[in-house]
Formats: sequence, structure tokens, C-alpha cells
Amino acid sequence: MSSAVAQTRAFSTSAIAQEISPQAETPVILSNATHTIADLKEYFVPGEITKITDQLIIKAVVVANDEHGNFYKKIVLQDETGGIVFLLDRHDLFTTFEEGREISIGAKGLYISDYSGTIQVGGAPTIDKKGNPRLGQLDDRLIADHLFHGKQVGLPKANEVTIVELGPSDISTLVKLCGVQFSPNDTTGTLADAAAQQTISKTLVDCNANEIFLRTSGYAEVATVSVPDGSGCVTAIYGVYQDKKQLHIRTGLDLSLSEARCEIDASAALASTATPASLVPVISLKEDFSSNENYEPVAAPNWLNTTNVSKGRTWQAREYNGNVYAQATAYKDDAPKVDAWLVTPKINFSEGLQISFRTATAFNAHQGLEVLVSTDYKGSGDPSTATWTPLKGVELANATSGNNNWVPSRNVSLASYKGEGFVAFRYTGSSAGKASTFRVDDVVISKS
Ligand SMILES: [Ca+2]
Repeated sequence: MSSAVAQTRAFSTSAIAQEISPQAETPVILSNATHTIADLKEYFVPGEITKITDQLIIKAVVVANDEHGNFYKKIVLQDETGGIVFLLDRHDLFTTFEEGREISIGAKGLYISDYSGTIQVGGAPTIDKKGNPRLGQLDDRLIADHLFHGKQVGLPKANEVTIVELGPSDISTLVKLCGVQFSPNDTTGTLADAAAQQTISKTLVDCNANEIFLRTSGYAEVATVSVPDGSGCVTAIYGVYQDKKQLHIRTGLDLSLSEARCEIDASAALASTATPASLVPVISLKEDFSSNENYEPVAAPNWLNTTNVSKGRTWQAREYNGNVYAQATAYKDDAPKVDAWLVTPKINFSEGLQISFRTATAFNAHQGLEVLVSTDYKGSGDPSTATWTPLKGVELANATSGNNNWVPSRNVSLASYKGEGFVAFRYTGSSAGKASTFRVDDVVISKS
């Protein structure tokens, strides 16, 4: 027997002993940690579900669990190098994995992947309802083989940071943001929709107009709590959803927003929206919108989904037969008009590129979709103030395409454009007579 195998066996035996008395205050120390959470994250390969075949032993502390309903079948573990989410197929995890409890992790045999940018560890892959492989929750019977009870060491101190400072190393760790308040549009209602059991995003904003979402589950105890309208500090687990920063609180105690609100600096707001996440031009891209959730606003890395209409509609992700696409429509819209822009990441046109995508229409009453190119748009702010010209030679869904039929655009050359710029899918319409639905999917930019 090799020493590695012997070590693994010893590890498992101790694990069983631990599981019998999981609340033991003087636990057997299984083994010294050999790795950190940062090391564990090194095994993550973007777009893949990777099995960890090395034995890594990591010590970390539970910073969030399912006790108060805002986390479900998952715990969040943190060490001095970072944090990570564990998906575990068990209810009432908090009875074993209390906040502040040190846990030894035997990572061999676990799987690592991500959910829209937030790295997670779990069990063998499963197939989601769209037919795509997805990281599974670790089977209840296997939890004791991988997670071992240690001492109650207490929660680590939340790292006090600003919205702007939050970065990759803060993901899945306990952070504290001060000088924040809910956005003026979001100070009514409750933190989530308990009646419909729906997760809600509320926007937190600092005095310089930097924003972050607070996501709260409809199952959370705090779902029925009225949104506080004061200013103060929020302690929460930080995460990302694609390029969006977001927070999950554990209980109502994580919100301390009773001070007077600050005046949000509008000029700082302009400055902050003028600095998008990335303006590094791309020479290829592929977007099938598959990571978007049905009925959520379309979001894809470095894409812009915007409108210049106050409270106007933008492009929405919709799902049909397991396929997710971008859709815009003015059907039953309350606002006077829809002017929705879905803008690609910045493109370097000097490379001799081509673009292809497909479009569809339904309830066609007007040609509400245009595909436009700009080389003077700045990448943020109202796109309609830039110069846009229609993309030539493109085939778009129209009144003769029939309902719901996907129309290939053809491979359209972008060679006539110079320098850098953007392609935009612009939908315009109004509920009064111009309410056609248009859809876009499978946008590919590549060398021709
Ligand atoms: Ca798609």
C-alpha cells in the first residue's frame, strides 16, 4: 500500500469517528492542512466541472450556512486565503456546520466548477433542466468522507472594504461595507418576495453612486423585512454573478442601516458609469446567453444592456425548449416607448472579422430590430448619442419570417470598419401598434 493510500484510509476512518460525535469540542486533529482555499481554487477550469484527484487537506471556518434560509443546501467556508461555496445535499446543515466551526476538508474526489463566476465545490455533475451538465451537490452519504468537524473558533472578522475595492479574492468571504444605503428606487417593500418565494435583488449604493446588489431569497427569514431606508454598514458574503457584484446577508443583524442617508454625488455617478468593467477590445466572441436566467435582464461579460427611456424596458433573457436567448418587446409596456440596446463588448475591427447571429420575431407588427455599428460610442452611457450605422448585408427576422422561426444572419463581414467599436442590437417599439417581439441568439464574432 502506498503511503498516499494509507494516509487516505486513515483519514476516512477518523472521519467516521468524527461523524459519530459531530459536536465533540475536543476533536481529533485529522491531519495538518496541506493546502489553502486559494490552492483549491487553482483546480478550477473555466467552463468545466473538474474532479479533484489530488488529496488536499484544507482547514477553513464556516462563515455562512442554511440556518436563516438565505443559503440553501450550501455552506460557505473561509480561510486566510479566501472563501468558497460548498454544495451539500442535506437540510439543516447548520446543526453540524455552525458558523465559526473549523472544518477540515479532504478535497480528493470532490468536484469544482462555478456558478456564473462564483467558484463552487460539490459532488459529481448532474444535468440541469436545460440539459447542461452542472456541478452536483455532494451526496449526503459522502459529506462525512470529506468534511470533518474541528473546533469552534468563532467567525473571522469581516473584511471592511468599499464597493469599488471588492475583488476576486473577496469572493465567498465575509465582508463589511460601510457608508452604504439602499438606492432611492429600492427603499420600499421587503427584502424579498416571501409570498411568491422569490429571490429579489435590491441595489445598495454608496455616496459616490457605486452600486452592488443585495440578493435575498424568498425563503430567507429576512424576506419579509422592510427595506431599511437609512445609511450604515452591511455585513455579508460577497459573490459575483457574471460581471455583477452581489451580497448575501445571513440574518437581519447583518444590516445596520439606521444613520441618516448620505447625498449621492451625481457627478461621481457619471464618473463611475463612465468606467465600465472592461474596455479591452476583443477580436472574437461567442455569446449564446445560456448562463442567463429566464425573465432576468440579459447580462453577459462586458456586454451592455441599456435603455435611454426612464424606467424603460431592456433586453430580457427568455428560455424556450432549453434554449436561452435575448428578447425585447413592447407588448403591454406601460412606458411610452421601448428603446432597448444590447451592445457587444468592444471589438477590434482591424483584424478582418465577421459576425453571425440569428434572430426571430413573433406577433410581428413592425420592424423593431436594427443591428448597428459604431466606432465612436464610448462603451457606456446613452448609446443613442453616438453615431451608429446599420450593419450592411445582414438578414434579419421580419414580417415575412413567420412566428418564432430563427433566421440566420449570414456571415457578415466587418472588414469595412476601422479601429475599435461596437455592434448593437437595438429594439424600438411601443405598446400602441408597435409591439412586435424580437429575439437574438448565438452571436459569434470571428476571423473571416
Ligand atoms: Ca441560446
